[in-house]
Amino acid sequence: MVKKFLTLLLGFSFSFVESSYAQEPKPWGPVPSSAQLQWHETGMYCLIHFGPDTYTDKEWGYGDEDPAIFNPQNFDALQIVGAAKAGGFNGVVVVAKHHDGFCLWPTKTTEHNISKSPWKNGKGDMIMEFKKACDQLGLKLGLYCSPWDRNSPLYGTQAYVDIYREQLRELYTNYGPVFMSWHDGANGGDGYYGGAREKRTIDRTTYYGWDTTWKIVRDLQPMAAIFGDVGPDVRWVGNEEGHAGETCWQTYTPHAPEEDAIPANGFVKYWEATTGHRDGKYWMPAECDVPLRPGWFYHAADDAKVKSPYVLLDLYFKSVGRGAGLDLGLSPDRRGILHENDVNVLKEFGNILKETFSTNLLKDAKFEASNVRGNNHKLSGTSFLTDTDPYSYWATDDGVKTPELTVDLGKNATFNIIKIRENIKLGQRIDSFTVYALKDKRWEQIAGATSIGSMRLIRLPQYHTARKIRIRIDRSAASVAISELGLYAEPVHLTAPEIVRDKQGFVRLTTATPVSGIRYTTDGTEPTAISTVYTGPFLLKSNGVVKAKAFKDRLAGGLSVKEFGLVKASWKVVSPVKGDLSALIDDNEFTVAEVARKEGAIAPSSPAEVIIDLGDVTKIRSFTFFPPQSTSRSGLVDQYAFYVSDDNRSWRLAAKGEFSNIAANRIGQKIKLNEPVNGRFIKFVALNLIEGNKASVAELSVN
Ligand code: FUL
Repeated sequence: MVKKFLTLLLGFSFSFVESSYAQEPKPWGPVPSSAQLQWHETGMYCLIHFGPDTYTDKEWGYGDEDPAIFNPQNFDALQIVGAAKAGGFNGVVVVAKHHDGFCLWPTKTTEHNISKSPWKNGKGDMIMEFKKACDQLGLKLGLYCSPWDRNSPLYGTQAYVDIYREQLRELYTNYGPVFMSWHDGANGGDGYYGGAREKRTIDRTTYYGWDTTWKIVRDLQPMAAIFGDVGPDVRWVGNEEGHAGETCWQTYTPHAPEEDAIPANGFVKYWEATTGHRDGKYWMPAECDVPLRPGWFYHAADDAKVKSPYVLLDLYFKSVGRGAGLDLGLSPDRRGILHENDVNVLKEFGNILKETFSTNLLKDAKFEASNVRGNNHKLSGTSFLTDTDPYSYWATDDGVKTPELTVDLGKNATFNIIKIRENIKLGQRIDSFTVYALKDKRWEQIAGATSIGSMRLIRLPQYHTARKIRIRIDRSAASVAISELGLYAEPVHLTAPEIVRDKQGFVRLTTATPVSGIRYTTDGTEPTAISTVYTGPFLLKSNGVVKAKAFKDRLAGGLSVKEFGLVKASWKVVSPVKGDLSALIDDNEFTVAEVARKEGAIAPSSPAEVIIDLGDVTKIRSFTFFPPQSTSRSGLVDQYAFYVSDDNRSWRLAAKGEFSNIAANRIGQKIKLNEPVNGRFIKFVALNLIEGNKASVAELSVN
């Protein structure tokens, strides 16, 4: 009534007045659910892989592992969860069942579970121990139950889907509350399957009846965000390297995997997930999963390959800093705890994060906004920008989409990180923005980015010193609703050197920042301020490990470690004769050789093979295969055979198996031979390619 009267009196539409000055702007586009909001708040968490693979040194168990091998004498969930907490992580997702089908809780659904292992005389429940540790330390718990089960005789039938659903029911009834339900995308293939030892193919889009399956999670754990390759709540970012796209929208329209592939250039499926879709139909933010070590499970051979704190920091900026979640893989060792190296790195990473983000340099700054919604500073003003509440915000009037904010810090401050967040309850509204700093009375453009959403961190390559900065929103789909603004400075540090070796065996060390010296070792020890100074390329004649660190004044940089196989100076590819395959043995993992299938062979399963003359009889203990680093699936080898010969005529099979998870995680695959073999020729056979007709090999090495 009042509204009608006012409309008549003022002679124009009251609804205009109402929409322009109503304090709460209308949401724009898709918005997050409550479960998604709490997932955003969790931000970074760990993914814990522990199971039979830890004892067989594999990444994917075949499903025939004897539960008796699983007996972690010193298992300590508190140590594992505590290390995650020290790293600044807010939750852990525990792999309750991986592809090998072994359940870490005493399930009624299969015999292949923890009660059949000697650990705690079959009375143990590892998921319960993780739950208790999380409760005690205040971290959230999530669970990963692999849909693919290489143990179950019923895999491939509806009966298995029923079992899988029952497993989810058990987990989500007995171990909640959980913040996340993680559903892996690797599906179907060969396995034990109750002794059948065969290949089982399923249609991943229909087989699991996802709508019905996810409903179980929704009913039992309504606050759990469900992760899957294509959602529904959180999408896979499309790589296991830990980075989202430079632009990363939190909205997404999932495609069936087939549609999402670009067959013409063979891009990996889900490639669009890395950036998301500006006009995406659903709120479906990305998660970046990446292991702390090269693989997801513990392998003693990787003890020196734990990512360094500054590598983690870089990933943090490329995931959390782009509005995605960071899911860092942790792998307890055979004792049942995290290795000392992992614990130390996590702690140091956590300290760097704390040191970097504890002081927002804008805390006491004065803000001047070109527009404040309804001119009501109390309700929509800039004071909300530094109150750390992600949902209180500075808002502009409807229609004001390109406002400007000038910030006076009162005195000069030095920074290299800019943080900006939107109140995502109102959607992802802003397209792009630019940041300026006042230097010598001129506004100098220092940064800019597209996509903000729940978080955007810009990490500048150098420090800037300024008293005033300005943020200009260049493009926005609706009036803006910015919840946080921050300026920070990360601690001064030296980047870890790069280590490369050429085919002749000469090792070169380089660093991006000027340093007073790079020091290195080749005996496995960590370089100190008195280790050998790098003065120029040095010869590493045989196989070995090079460790290097930069030093400047009293500052020591991050550690780099690189393992090399035998020098390849005298190596030659002798078959196939056609084409240049030198990239295969140039000691450069970034050049790729393509090996065609054997002459005349067209069947997809017909092998492609390459024979290398090592120039001399050599003792071979292991070989390493490096897949290409591109996102293409074409040419990826996932099954291999490796032979050795004295004369390039009679061959001895030295190893045969699968490169598990190679499509998602493109790491070097070091295969230890059952026993050392002497020979002059080696033959690598690509028994199966995931896609395509030519095997792509970045590098082959032997040790
Ligand atoms: C992948 C799996 O195949 C890996 O083994 C690992 O569990 C990773 C987190 O997800 O898809």
